[in-house]
Amino acid sequence: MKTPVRIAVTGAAGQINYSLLFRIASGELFGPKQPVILHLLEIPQAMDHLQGIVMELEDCAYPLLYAIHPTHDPNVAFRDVDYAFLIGARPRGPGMKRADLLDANAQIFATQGQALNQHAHRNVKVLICGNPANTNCLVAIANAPELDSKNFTAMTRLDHNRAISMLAHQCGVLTSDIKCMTVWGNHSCTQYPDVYHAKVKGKPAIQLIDEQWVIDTFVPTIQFRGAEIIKIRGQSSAASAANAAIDHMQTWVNGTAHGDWASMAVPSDGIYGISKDLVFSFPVTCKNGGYEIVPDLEINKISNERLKLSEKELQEERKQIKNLLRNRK
Ligand code: NAX
Repeated sequence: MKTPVRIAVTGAAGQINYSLLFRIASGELFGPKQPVILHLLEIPQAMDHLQGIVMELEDCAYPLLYAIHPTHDPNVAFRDVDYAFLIGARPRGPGMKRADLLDANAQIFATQGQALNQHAHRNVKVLICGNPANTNCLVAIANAPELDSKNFTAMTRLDHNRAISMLAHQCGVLTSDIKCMTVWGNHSCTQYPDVYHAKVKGKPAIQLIDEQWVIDTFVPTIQFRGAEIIKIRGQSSAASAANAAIDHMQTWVNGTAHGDWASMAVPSDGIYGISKDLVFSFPVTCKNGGYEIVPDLEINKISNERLKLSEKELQEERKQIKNLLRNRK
């Protein structure tokens, strides 16, 4: 057995974690030889509920689950952690404006960024899922000046997986036959699922599907899939979000397959003309625990307009929370 890794998970009593925690503890994330220690963060009001989840985790008798540390203190939750899944966030309450929601969540991620900065392992890998994920990630980075900004990523893997699944269905192939899917931009309705570089059994997807279907059906279906699930299920995506979080972290740690890539929201370095001060979803390849944005893809006019729209939305989000970005240039 290897030395256990410490994994912090926030929003531990929420619905995504009712799937995610059990999958991590069972060994699905890092395999059957990697013991884990879970650091579970919740708000004080949810600690009783969290205790019930801790009891259920114990009742699974997972051989790889060496210890569980539930807490409402970020300074305890992030101590010495190797991985952090920042899932918990404030949901939109009645009468709450989008700006209020942005502000409330930015405060949470500023505090958590500071605690990670102080207490986490220097190579910690942080996945931000709580919405607005891209901008929360930007805030966390700004508040963790002693950690490399490349330690922080936000999740667009659920959108990526949705796009793969829909394209595979349309082409009558398996999801494993689809490569090089990309979701660009913000994890919001301005995200842009791009099939122009995708391949189906090695062939350019765009040669196999009708471009009008892409524009009229594919793009809006993926953009509004989350809202559609809420309408039908009465609750937002949970098991599929947990699945995407596992996929995202596994890809980051184990690497992307040769000839393929994944979508991750990461700090922009100005590539594809996207401003440097944003966390934007790009196609990335992963290797040796790091990632690189895929360079030199040709971006057509249709795609470029969509990228700019999502960039504009992120710039507006950034403007609203700029007071929390002061700790890093
Ligand atoms: P829930 O409302 O079920 O759970 C959120 C949990 O976070 C609650 O238990 C709450 O007490 C806790 N929490 C709130 N503030 C906290 C803080 N400061 N520290 C620690 N815990 C805190 O939401 P759930 O369905 O689990 O979704 C969690 C977040 O993921 C939401 O923001 C949601 O919008 C976002 N999502 C993001 C996705 C993505 O692809 N990036 C997809 C799924 C999901 O919609």
